[in-house]
Formats: sequence, C-alpha cells, structure tokens
Amino acid sequence: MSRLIVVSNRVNPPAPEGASSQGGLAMAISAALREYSGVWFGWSGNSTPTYTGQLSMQRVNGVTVATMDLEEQDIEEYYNGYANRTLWPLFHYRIDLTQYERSYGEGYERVNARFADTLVPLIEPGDIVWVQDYHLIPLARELRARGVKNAIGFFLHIPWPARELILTLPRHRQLVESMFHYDVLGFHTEEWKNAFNSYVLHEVGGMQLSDGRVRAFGRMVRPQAFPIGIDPAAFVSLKTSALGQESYDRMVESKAGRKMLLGVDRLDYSKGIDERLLAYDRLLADNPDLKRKIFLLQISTATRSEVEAYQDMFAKLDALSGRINGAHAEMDWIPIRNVHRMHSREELAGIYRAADVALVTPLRDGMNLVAKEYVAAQDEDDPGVLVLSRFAGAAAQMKDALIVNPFSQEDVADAIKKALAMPLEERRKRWRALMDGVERDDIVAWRDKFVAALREAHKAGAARPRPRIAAGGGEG
Ligand code: ADQ
Repeated sequence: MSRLIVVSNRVNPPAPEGASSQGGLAMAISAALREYSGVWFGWSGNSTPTYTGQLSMQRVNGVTVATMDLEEQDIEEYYNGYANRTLWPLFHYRIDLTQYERSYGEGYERVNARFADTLVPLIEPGDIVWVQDYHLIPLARELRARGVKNAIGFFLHIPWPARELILTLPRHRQLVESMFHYDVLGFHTEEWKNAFNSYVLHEVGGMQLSDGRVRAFGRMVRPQAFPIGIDPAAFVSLKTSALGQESYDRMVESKAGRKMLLGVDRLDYSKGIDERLLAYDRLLADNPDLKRKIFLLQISTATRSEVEAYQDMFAKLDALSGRINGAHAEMDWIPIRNVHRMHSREELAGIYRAADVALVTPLRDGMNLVAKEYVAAQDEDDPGVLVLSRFAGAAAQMKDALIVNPFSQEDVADAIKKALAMPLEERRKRWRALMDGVERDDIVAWRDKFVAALREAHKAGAARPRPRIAAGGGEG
C-alpha cells in the first residue's frame, strides 16, 4: 500500500491513543497516520534568524515526523500575516479585520515554496500527499513545478467564503488557480464547496462536469464535501477514565443542584463568545426566575497572541462577564464562571458530561468539533442538550440540535430556555439521533473517504489526457 504524506503548518507528534494533550485536528491526523504508514511534515514551531532548509526527522509512535524551522520574517509574514491576518478573518466573513499587506502575500508564497523544496526529496513514487488547511493552499502548484506527479489532495478546515468576499482579496484569481494543481479539494460541507464552485463558475468562466468535477485554468479538480468527525469511542472512554470521572464528580458537586450551561472555545472572534454572553445576559434579564437555578461555565483558551485582533480579547471578555456578573449576581450565586486554562482531554470529557446544555454558537466555523465531543460525552440515560449555531459547518449534519442564529440574542435566549425545559424523552430522542451521526461520520470515515477519493481521482486523471488551455484563460 502506498504511503500517506500529511503536510500541515504545525506538526504535533502523534501520541498514543486517547492521549490527553491532543486537540481535534491533531487527533484526526494522528489517526490517519496510524492507519497508513506515513510521514507527517510541517513547520517545527521554531524560528531561526535565517532560513536553513534543514529537515529534522523523528520516529514517534510508528509515524515518521519531519519538520523544518522557519525564519522570523517567514513567521511574521506567512503565519501571523497572510494566514492569520488575511485568510482567517476573510474566510470567516470578517473583512473588517482582514489586512491586505503585499508583504504578507509574498511571505506566504515564499514559505509555500520552501515547504515544497524541503518536502520533494521525501516523496517517493506511489506516495499520496494530503495537504491540510489554509496556510498551504498553493503548495500543490509548488510541488508540481518541482516535478511531483503523485496524487495530491487538499483539505480546508475553515469555511470557504461567499464569492463576493473572496473578490476583496488581492490576487484571488492566482490563489484559486493554484488549487487546480490538486487532484481533490475537500471541504467540510456542501455549502463551502458550493461557494468555491460559485467562484470558479462565475468569476473565471469555469465549468462543472456532471460527475462533480470542475474545470478551469486548463485543469480539472474534484471539489467534494468530507465532514470531519471525532473518535467517539475514545471520548466515551475518556469520560469514564479516572481523571474524567474525577472532573465529572467535581463539576456535579459544584453545580449544587443547578443546571450548567457550557461554552468551550479557543478565544477567537469567529466563535461568537461575546454574543453568547450577551444572549445569556438577556435571558437572565427577561427571566429573573432562572437566577440561582442556572450558571454558565465559559472556558476560553488563548491563541495567536502575536496577532493584534486577539490581543485585547481576554480583557474584553473579562470586562463583559464582569459586567454581567455584577448586574445579576447574588451573595451566593455567580451567573458566569469565566475560565481561561487548557484542560486535558479527560477533564474536558468530564466537564462536557456534567453540562446540561452546551452553547456552541460560532458566528462562522468550518465544522466545530466541540459540538461533536459534547454529544459523545453525554450519558445515554440523561443526556444534555446541544444549542448549535446555524453558521457552524456542524449544523449541516447535526439537525437534532437546537439550531440558532447566534447574531440574535433573543433566538439564543429562547433556545436556552427550551433546552432547560426539555423533557427527558425528547432529550434522549435528539441525543440518539445526534450520536448516530457522530458515530457514522467519525474521524475514520473522514480519513478513509478522503484517501479513497484521492486515489480514485488520481487513477482517473492518470488514465486521461489532461486538456491544457492557455495560461490565465478561463473556459466557458
Ligand atoms: P478550531 O477552530 O480550533 O478548529 P474546533 O473544531 O472547535 O475549532 O476544535 C477545537 C478543539 O480544541 C476541540 O477538539 C476542543 O476540545 C479543543 N479545546 C478547546 N478549548 C479547549 C480547552 N480549554 N482545553 C482543552 N481542549 C480545548 C478548526 C476549524 C473548525 C474545525 C476544526 C477541524 O476552525 O471549524 O472543526 O479545525 O477541522
């Protein structure tokens, strides 16, 4: 069987099954690499004053991990710059936060070329290459330019934005053209895939074939939805592990008979944390009878502290939760517990299990794994209720959640009320349907479907002469 080479911006060496430190995406990639013998290649997270191109190889739990350092200017322009100040806000519909600096685009191109230079010697005939996420969109073009003929697929973990938004990006056409050097383009949902297709069909005169492939720039690619999942069985064992049980017991004790609402997020403007708190404020103001009967545990962890848009977020969140607490608190009750620390996977599973309602209300999110983890951690006999934003990719699959518009405080407040009052029988019915989906569309299904589509597309492509059309020209 051919090897799988996974390329991502950062490499988190795979840990043994159920390890406590890995987040959703790292677990997903580790799972893929455990199944196929493979190499995981990416940036080490370290910087050097000047770029060396040196590759460091390690063998960790059956997976070969290959990393390289970047120079400081690369990190500023490629990672903090184009990836997190340009693409991330733009793809999450925040053009007000998007920075369009020419140097960021140049750094992005330079680092993608450096990734390709370092990666090429690792690729053997027959290997399949799977590139992850928005940091590395042009990588296939760079690999092809260096003669790589292997199957190359790309998976976007964040939304693909509406056509009108992508047009605000300088050189948007070049970015999209570079995607036509892949064999398969993966998105979480049909919605993100259709947004990509809409750009191709309407902006560059591309065409869609009856089998779903799209053609433009003289090339053909297969865009397809592959909804990412979690490892639900691992989550079930995490929640009943010693640490999972201990954190559950601690939470139950500290609830003191109250109902607990829960938010768990990286502190990011896309997650809608402020809007969630304001909806909760509204709920308490409109329903004073709920005071002392409920509380909200909001766990938010730091991320991307080099980027200005993130720097005052803790201060703002603390000020907002402080104001809401000041307005509603009583001598023996605080409405919001505002926690900033990371938790182990086991602790998190215990916390999810103890929560009566999960508030997953991003303003825009590629998928959102917290929603799936919450469902997997529930007790079958007495499950909690998931309140889920319509703008999370997960909403396309998790229709038995209470789906809300996170921009409407009233809508979210109404859903929380409904969740708190929901009879056990309805909770069980909704949870069963959600859990069936989490089990069916799990991380293994995601991985296997993507790898199979990549193999298939490459086989079909190799057997077919590829039409070449004048560079830069669209097709009608
Ligand atoms: P993220 O934006 O990071 O991922 P999400 O999918 O919710 O969002 O994953 C977050 C992960 O971090 C979860 O596994 C969660 O358990 C973990 N986590 C969050 N807070 C934590 C804490 N305090 N302690 C411990 N763990 C914590 C991006 C996209 C998403 C997409 C994923 C995967 O933005 O839309 O679902 O990639 O494709």
